[in-house]
Amino acid sequence: MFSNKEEFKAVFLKKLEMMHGKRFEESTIRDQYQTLGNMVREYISKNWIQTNERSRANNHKKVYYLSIEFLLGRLLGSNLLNLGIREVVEEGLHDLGIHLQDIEESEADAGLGNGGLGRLAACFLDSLASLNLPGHGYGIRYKHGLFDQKIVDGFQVELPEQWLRHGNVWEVRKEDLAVEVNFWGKVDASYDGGRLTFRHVDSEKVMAVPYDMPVIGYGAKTVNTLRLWSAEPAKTFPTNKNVMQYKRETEAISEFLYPDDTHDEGKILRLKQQYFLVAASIGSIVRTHRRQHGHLYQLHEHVAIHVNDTHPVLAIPELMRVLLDEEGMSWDDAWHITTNTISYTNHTTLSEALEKWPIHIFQPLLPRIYMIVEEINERFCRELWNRYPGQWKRIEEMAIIAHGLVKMAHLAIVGSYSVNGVAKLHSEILKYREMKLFYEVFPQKFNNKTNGITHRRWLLKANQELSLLITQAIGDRWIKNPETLLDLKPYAFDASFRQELGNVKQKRKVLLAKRIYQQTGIVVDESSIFDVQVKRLHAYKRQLLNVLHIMYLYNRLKEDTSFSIYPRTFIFGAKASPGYYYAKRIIKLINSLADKINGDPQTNEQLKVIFLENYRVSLAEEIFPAADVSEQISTASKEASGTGNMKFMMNGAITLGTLDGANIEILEAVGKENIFIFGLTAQEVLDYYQNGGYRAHEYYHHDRRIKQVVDQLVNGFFRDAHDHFEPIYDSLLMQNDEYFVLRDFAAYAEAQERVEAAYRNRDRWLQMSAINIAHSGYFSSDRTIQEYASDIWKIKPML
Ligand code: B1N
Repeated sequence: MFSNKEEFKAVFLKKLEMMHGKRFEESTIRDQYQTLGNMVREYISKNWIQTNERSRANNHKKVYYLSIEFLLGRLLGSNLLNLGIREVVEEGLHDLGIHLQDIEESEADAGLGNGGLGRLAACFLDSLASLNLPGHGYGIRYKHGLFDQKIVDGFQVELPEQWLRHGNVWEVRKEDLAVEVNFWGKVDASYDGGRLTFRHVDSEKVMAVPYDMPVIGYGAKTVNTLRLWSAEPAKTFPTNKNVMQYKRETEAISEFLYPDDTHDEGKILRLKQQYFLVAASIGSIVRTHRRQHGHLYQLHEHVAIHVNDTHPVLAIPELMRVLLDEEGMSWDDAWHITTNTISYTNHTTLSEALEKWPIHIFQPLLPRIYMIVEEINERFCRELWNRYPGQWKRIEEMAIIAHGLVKMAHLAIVGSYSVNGVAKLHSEILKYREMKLFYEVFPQKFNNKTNGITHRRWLLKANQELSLLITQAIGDRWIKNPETLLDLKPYAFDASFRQELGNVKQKRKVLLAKRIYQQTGIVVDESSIFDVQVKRLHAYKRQLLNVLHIMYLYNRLKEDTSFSIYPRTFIFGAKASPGYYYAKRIIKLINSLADKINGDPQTNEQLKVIFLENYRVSLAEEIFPAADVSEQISTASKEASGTGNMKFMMNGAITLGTLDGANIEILEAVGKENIFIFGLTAQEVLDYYQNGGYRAHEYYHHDRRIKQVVDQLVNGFFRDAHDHFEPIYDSLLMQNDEYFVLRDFAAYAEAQERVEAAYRNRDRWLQMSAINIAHSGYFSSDRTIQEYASDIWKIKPML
C-alpha cells in the first residue's frame, strides 16, 4: 500500500478526502485518526484473511481465550509499531505539520477491564499473535468500559465511560455470524428413539452479534481475532413481555462492565453476562469446527478453550449441553471431550472474590445448564464417595453444589484438564492450602504459569527513549526475543551507559511532571525520587501503609528541623469499586494528605503527594517510564501475582515490595542487592490467621510513630475531613488490622530508609536499574504464552 513516506502521504491525503469529504487543511484530529485507523485496517486485511485460511488449511490446533475482560487501552500506536510502519507514518505526518502523538492521544482507551486480570488478557493476545500462534480472544463488547474517575473535593466520582462515542475503527460487525442465546424457560424431557432427551423450551432469546477486532502480531504476519459479543433483541419477541422492556433487558446484557476487581457482586445481570459470553463463544467455536469436520468427536484434538478465572466457567456445562442435546452424544463421550478441551486459570485466593451462585438465581435463569451442573456434581460426589467412603465432611467441602450455592471454582477444577496459578507462590498456595483437597484428587491438573506483560507495549511503545538506548547497546534482538535483554547486564557496570540511562529516566520524569502539572496544577521537583503506587485501590494492596509512612515523614520533618530527607514525590493512581466504601475513604485520605503536605511551605520542597485521577492504560504508559521506586506492598499471600511490578522493573524502577506474588520471582531474578524487600512472609501471615496472636493495638501502643499517625486519622489533623477517616481508624484498631499494616510499618519505614540511602548513590542506583531491566525479559508475556502453548494448549506456531 505504501513503502515510503511520500507514498504514505499521498495515500493518507486521498483517503482522508474520500472518507470525510474535505481537504486535509479542514480536517480535525479525529478525521485524521479515523483515516489512519482505516488505512491500518486495509493494510492488514490480507494478512487477517490469510491467517484464518492458513490455520484452516493446515488444520492447526488453536486456542480460544475466554475472558469477561480485555483491557486493551489504545490500539493505533501499538498496531503501527507491530506493523513496522510507525516511523514512516510519523515522518509523513510531520511533513504535513501534524504530530502522530497527538493523533494517538485522540483515541479513547478501550477500557473493557478492571485491572490486572483484564490487562493480562490483552497482553496474552499480543503475545499469541506475535509468536504466530493460532489463538483468538472472546469477550463482551461493553458499551461502557470501566467508569471514568473524577476527583471532586478529594472524593472519587464515577462517570460513565464512553469509548464508542465516536465509533470504533478497529471493529467489524459480523451480523451473519450472530449466535442465539437462551435464558429462562423450562426443560422438556422426552424419549427419542429410546433415548431420554432434553430440550430447553419457552426460553427468552437474545442475539449475540460479533464485532471482530484484528490482533496484529509483531512483524504483522499473523493477524488473529478478538471477537467481542454485543447483545441485541432477537427477531422473535417473547409473547409474555412488553417489547420495550424486552429490548431494554436484552441490551442491558452488554451495556456495562462490572467495576469489581477481586470481588464478586453476585448480581443476576452478571450471571447473564457470563452465560451470554460463554454460549455465544461455544456456539461460534462449534459451528466453525462442525463446518470443517462434520462432527465434534475430535474437538479436543483441534481446539483448546481457556477460561480466564471462573467468570466464563459455564463453558463447561454449555459445551456438555451442545454435545449431549445437539450432537446426541453419550454422557461419557461428552465428558471426555469437554474435560480435554477446557483449561482454567485461577487469579486469586481471596474468599470475597470466589464466585458462588445461589441456586435460586442460577436454576430459573439457566434451567438446562443447571441440570447439567447437577449431574456433574452428582457423578463427582459419587466418585469421591468411592475414594473416601464415609468421609461426608470432605465430600461436602468439595461438592460443586452445597448449601444452596454453586461453587464455580470447584466446577472449573472438576471440568477441566489444567488448573494454573499465576505466580509460583500463588500456585503453591492453591495446591497446599486453598485447593488442597482437589490437589489430592487431581494432582496432574495443577501447574504454575507466572504472569508476564508484553514488552512491546510496556517498553518498546511506552518508552521509546529507553528502547533506543537498549538497542544502541545490544542491538534489537530483544524485541523478538525478550530474554536477550540479559545481554544488557554487563552495561550495568559501564559508567557511560549508566549516565545515559539516568538521562533517559530524567527525560521521562520531566514529561510526567508536565502531565502532573497539567492535571493537578502542582509543580513537582523533577529531581526528587518518583515513588509510585498505581493499581486498583484495595485494602490488601495496602495503599494505607504507604500513606501512614508519608504522614510519619511529614511529622518528623515538622517536629525535628535537623531531620531532612532526599526530596520525594509520592505518586498514586487508583480507582475504587463504587460500592467499596473503605477504598473510597482511602482515596479521600490520600487527597487530604496531598492538600495538607503540598500546601505546607515548611516541607514541600522535600515532600509532595500526587493523586493522578482516572488511572488507566494510556496514563500508565506515561507513568511507568518515569518511576524510580515501584511500590508492591501487598500483605504477603494476598496478591496472586501482580503485573504492574513487572512493568516498573522493565522500565528501570526498583521494587520496594513484600514477599508476595511475582515479587518473589523478581527477587530471584535480580538478587537481593537489587530490590528492597521487607515485611511478613506468606507463611507468617497464614500462621497468624490460623493461630491468632496478632494484636494490632500493641503495635499502636509500642511505636510512637504509629500511634501518632493513627491518632491523626481522627484527631483533627485533617481539618477538612471531619470524621471521614474513622472507618480507617476502626479497621486498624477495632477490627485488629486484617492486613497487618501496623505489623509491617516498622519494616516498611526501615526499607524506605534503605531506598533513600541507595538513591543517594547515583551510580549504584543506576546499576540496580540496569540490572532490573536486564532481568525483565523473563517477565515478558511471550515467555508466559510459550509455556501455556506447550504445556497446556499443545499448540504450535503457524509459521
Ligand atoms: O489478576 C492478575 C494478578 O496479577 C493479580 O494479582 C490478581 O489480583 C488479579 C473478579 C478479578 N484476580 N482476580 C481478579 C478481577 C475481576 C473480577 O470481577 C476477580 N483479578 C485478579 C492477573 O493474574
